[in-house]
Amino acid sequence: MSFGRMPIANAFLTPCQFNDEYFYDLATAFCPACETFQIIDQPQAEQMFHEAYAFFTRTSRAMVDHFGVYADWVQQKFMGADDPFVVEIGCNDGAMLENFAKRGIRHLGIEPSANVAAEAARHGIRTDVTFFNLEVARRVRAQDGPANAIIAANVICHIPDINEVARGVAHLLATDGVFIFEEPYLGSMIEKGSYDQIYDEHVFIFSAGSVQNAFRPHGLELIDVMPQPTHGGSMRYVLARKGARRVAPAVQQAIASEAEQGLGRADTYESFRSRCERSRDELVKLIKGLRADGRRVAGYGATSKSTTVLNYCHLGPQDIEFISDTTPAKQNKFTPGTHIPVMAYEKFFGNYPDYAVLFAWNHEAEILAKEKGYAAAGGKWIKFVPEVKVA
Ligand code: DWN
Repeated sequence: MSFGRMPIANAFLTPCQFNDEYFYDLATAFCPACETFQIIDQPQAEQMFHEAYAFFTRTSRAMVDHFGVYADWVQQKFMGADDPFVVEIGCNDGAMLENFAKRGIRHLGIEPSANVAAEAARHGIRTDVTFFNLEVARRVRAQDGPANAIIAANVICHIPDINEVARGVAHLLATDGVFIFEEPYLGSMIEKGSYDQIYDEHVFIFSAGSVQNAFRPHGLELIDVMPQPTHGGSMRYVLARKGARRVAPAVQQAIASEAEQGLGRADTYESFRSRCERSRDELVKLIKGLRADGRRVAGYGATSKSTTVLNYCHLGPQDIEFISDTTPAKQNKFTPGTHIPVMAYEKFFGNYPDYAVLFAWNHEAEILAKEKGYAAAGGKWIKFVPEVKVA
């Protein structure tokens, strides 16, 4: 399935960069042998993760809280060793590791984007600005010893060479250590039709089956899975060295439920494709219709996901006047490919549009709780996951 010509999802730009934008074909494939769902053409990692990476984890209060709970659970369950050591792959601005650091736990954040790593360092996190691979794992182990827990959130699916990740983890992990990561879940994406999870950074959309198949050849066993409500439906995967820990019944249950959902069948993806096309056509019709009636339409949250939606739907500034976002690194710039202005939140608050497209739909509870005034003033939300509707 192709979503067409696509720019780098987080490459918010200034007008003088409009003519130099990089595009690639955003297309996906599914392998029935290893059950991996992935994008085919993959822009170079350095084009996405660098000193001006635009996404900061701390922009969502709910996510910061979620990572506090995640970190507490890791500590209570897996950090019983004397002087334990935790490594986070892709620590971003340190919202997760901060929970370990403030308790004096030995930690290291491996983060390739220098600007977000600097923010983590500002919060007292020890960081190494680099991409994770076997060589880095060797260096860390030689320096700090084996890791009792290697953790990640919304990161492992960003790394194209999954075998290199597995090699690095297998090298760095203590004998009874655990590798825990969570990501948007393939089953949720298929169920909700949330095609906007597909963009350059998300090389894979994992399932329990595909994670099991990817890590097994490296001696790592999937020992538990836990559904998470974040990002519209995520899955937390827990892995350990083969035979080192008991495998929870949830693993087989997830594999069985994935088979029941048809995640291994081609026709599931044919239906998904039709659903994406229908969603696109309905969203375009709705927004163009409102604009033809003279209504003002803006966007809420200049997400990575919105780059897929806007470019796939060919929606531009004539359709969406501006997108409000709280991230300073995105403000006063323009959306990748479609060149819609991204404005500070004050622009939304001070000048409510008639309709606002909820691009950050995964933060709906947090956003709607603080935007009661918008609805009270007659503003309407446009949602597109799981169905296009006005609310
Ligand atoms: O995996 C990834 C996830 C975790 O984060 C990365 N590949 C990049 C990023 O994806 P995203 O940009 O789709 O994530 P979010 O969390 O849906 O982005 C929300 C955006 O909305 C941010 O730019 C902040 C903004 N926002 C806002 O303006 N007001 C968010 C909230 C909660 C708000 O109230």
